[in-house]
Amino acid sequence: MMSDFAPLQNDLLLRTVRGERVERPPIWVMRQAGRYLPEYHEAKGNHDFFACCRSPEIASTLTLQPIDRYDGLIDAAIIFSDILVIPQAMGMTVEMLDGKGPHFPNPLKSPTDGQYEELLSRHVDVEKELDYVYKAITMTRQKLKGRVPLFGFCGAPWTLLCYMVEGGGSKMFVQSKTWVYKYPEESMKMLEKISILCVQYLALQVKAGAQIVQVFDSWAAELSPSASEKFSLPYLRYISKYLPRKLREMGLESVPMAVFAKGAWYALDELCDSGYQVVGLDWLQDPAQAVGIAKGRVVLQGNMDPGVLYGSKEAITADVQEMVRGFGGGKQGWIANLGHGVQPGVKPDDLKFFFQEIHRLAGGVHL
Ligand code: 1CP
Repeated sequence: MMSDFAPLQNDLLLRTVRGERVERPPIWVMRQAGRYLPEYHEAKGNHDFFACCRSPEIASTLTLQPIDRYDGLIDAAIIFSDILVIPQAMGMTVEMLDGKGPHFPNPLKSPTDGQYEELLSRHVDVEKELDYVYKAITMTRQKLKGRVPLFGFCGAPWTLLCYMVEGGGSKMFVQSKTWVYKYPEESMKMLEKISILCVQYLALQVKAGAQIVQVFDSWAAELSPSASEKFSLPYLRYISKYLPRKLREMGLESVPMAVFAKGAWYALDELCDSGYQVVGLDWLQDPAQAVGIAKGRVVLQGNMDPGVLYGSKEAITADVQEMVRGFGGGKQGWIANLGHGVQPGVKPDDLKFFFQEIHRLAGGVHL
């Protein structure tokens, strides 16, 4: 039960999300558990990636690794899992190829290939199919002992549809474009189905112990502003509208919601009115301009180019300084983060330096 968890000791991120003035900006980074950490490779060993996600013991260990390594420097954990567990729950096979990323041996080809109707009509028991995620969340909350809040997450419907039709990552998005421009109605039906599953999935993550949730629309930049109004934004809004209702139905309190629509700088104004309390930015967006557009409607999150971490300490300091200034000093309305996930090959100590510089330059304790 949620009430059995230890009380939260570091509520900086949740206070910031509520719009309060804070002593310094809260910090975490996307993909903070993962391949750049030697302890990740050690704990993962020869286990398959999805086997790690399915083991609450391993997933919770991996989630805590950055919290332990950067103890006192970061203010949130994010459950170790992947956005592609939803297509898996829907019945699709997804493998993780070492060094290559996700692979669907049998992607969705066309609305007439049989799989489409099957996926649309099949009842998905999100509670049973993704039981291992909820168990991992509950175990992680127990292991965290209230040190920092825990994020749950899911992929946005548009991004998940891209993976389901492309069969993996993509550069040209040929299949995704074929679907939305040749079969718009059928695409929308699938997006709706995915949205419903996302709401159920996030609600069950909250029930298991997630204290805030984030929706990742990693491929938002593939859509034009008008296409985004058809194929991405309506489904992001659906999730933010129905998750609180679903939680109420389940007798649970609402949690804050964050959306990260990578590359959707053109839609920032709409995203600020899309029902999320936090809007994540990538590094293509100028912080001061984003603050000007948001006008206090949401808390902004981001946004240093993760690639700066390959650079010199001077480069990191300069970018942090610029970012802190752009977000108005960091005492209100900002969660410090990178503009996308931390990349393999980044030295863990360089990421530590990034965290320390935010503490130093945005008003925290001098470390
Ligand atoms: O620390 C964390 O952030 C925890 C876990 C996490 C999250 C939030 C992982 C672990 N994946 C994700 C989300 C995710 N997965 C996204 C959204 C965020 C983003 O845009 O980066 C996406 C697009 C995926 C899909 C995915 N899974 C990719 C991208 C491939 C592509 O198309 O470019 C990859 C490489 C994965 C595998 C994966 N997921 C997570 C890890 C640690 C790994 C690497 C696995 C390994 O090789 O060991």
